[in-house]
Amino acid sequence: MPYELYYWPGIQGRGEFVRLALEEAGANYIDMAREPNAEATLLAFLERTDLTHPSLAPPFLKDGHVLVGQTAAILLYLGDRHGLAPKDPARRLWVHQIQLTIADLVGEAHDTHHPLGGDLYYEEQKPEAARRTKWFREERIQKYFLITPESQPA
Ligand SMILES: N[C@@H](CCC(=O)N[C@@H](CS)C(=O)NCC(=O)O)C(=O)O
Repeated sequence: MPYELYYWPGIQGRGEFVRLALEEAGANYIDMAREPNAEATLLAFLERTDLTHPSLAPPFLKDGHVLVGQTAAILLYLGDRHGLAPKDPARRLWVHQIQLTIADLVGEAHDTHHPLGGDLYYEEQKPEAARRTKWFREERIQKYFLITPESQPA
């Protein structure tokens, strides 16, 4: 049975992390964002109240009866199933840690455009966005590039 990947149609967004893993694994999947009525299907899924493991937001992946949300958790699941991550638990955890750090970076990059909140358009918070972006660009983002690789001694 193919996986079903649910994400917003028309944008790459966080869905792209999952697509990359699925493609790398050569997995059989349906990209639901490319199916007819994709947005309505996604919204209907998000509104379901009968799910044992509901998701806060897309992307989420359906594998038969298994439903996984949160990009990093989906990648953890796919990494295990398709041998994309190391077998050694410490190294597998390191890969997961990197992905969680990337998730933080994605969230912070998003917030540069929506510093006052996601309920406001970027156009409604341009001065604050410029201020936040200056700090993000000049100080914050550097910290992400200082993460030391696994091969270096702790
Ligand atoms: N922590 C979640 C964030 C998911 C997320 O924010 N998804 C966005 C699209 S990329 C969304 O649709 N958000 C709607 C919402 O948070 O209500 C992840 O990494 O998957």
